[in-house]
Amino acid sequence: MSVNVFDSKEVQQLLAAAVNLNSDEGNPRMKQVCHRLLSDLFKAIDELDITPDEVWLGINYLNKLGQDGEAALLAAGLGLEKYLDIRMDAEDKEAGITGATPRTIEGPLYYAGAPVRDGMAKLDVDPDADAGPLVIHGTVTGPDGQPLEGAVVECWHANSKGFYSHFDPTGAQSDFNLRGAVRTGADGKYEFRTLMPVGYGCPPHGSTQQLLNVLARHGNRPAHVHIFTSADGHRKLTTQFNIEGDPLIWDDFAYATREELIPKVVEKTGGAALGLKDDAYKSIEFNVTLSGLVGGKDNQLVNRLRAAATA
Ligand code: MBD
Ligand code: FE
Repeated sequence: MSVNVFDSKEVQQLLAAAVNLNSDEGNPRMKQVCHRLLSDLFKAIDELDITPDEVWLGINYLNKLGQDGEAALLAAGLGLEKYLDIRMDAEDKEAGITGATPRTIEGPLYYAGAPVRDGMAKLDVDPDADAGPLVIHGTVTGPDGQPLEGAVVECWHANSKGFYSHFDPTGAQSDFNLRGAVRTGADGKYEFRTLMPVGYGCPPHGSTQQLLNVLARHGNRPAHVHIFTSADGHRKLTTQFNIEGDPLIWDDFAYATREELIPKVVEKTGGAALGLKDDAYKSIEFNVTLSGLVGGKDNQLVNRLRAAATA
């Protein structure tokens, strides 16, 4: 069957009717976007001769994806979240904004409401026999290179099983385990005392991995640490760094790796005096440079549904 009906009057009228295009009511932006996306889908069905069986396979996949709560995970895995970063990077380039720490994707596993500490926070609440101590530290500076006082650095990462608290399928972790926030003092410095993470893997029986399997792709990330940094008068930065040496660094299923986001891991001793679980520990310096507001605004602040503790 190779028919082409997309350009017919009947189909074009159907598309217009489906989004109520010829009415002044409804949300114009949503109508515009729905019309375009639906049109692109219809066109693809026509041009690729996508069969009814294939369409229903896709529809049922969407139901399963929602049931699994994995739509945001799939967005990361299909490069959609990376694509949004590429677009924001291009916007910044066009606006001549340079010099800040590069952004990289947030991912779906942030959990709002971690307590904010001054200067230093200990993130590990639960013991983890397979994870060694890690200190993450750095200085937050503005575009002029001066340290920023009162900046808030938020950090979240996985445990030695690659699981995040609140999203741990084994239910083993306390609510804010391996999550925390620090407010900088006049020196702009922050420090997190925590445990070394291991890379995340998609739930093996979830719909994201199901699709990745069909594409002959894996669903794993290298070990990484997420960082949000905000400060008055600056744009909020969403970034991560990878743990140097992880074999998946350049094979991240979510495409978050960037050359500038692979800090050195330094072996240190003296952990006992810091209250770490071993005297030998690893230390990572990750400095953050924020960009200034644009026209007095954070023009790239991303609003998305984020998990939060319910009071
Ligand atoms: C993660 O930990 C993550 O950071 C992303 C982007 C996707 C899935 C799990
Ligand atoms: Fe992550």
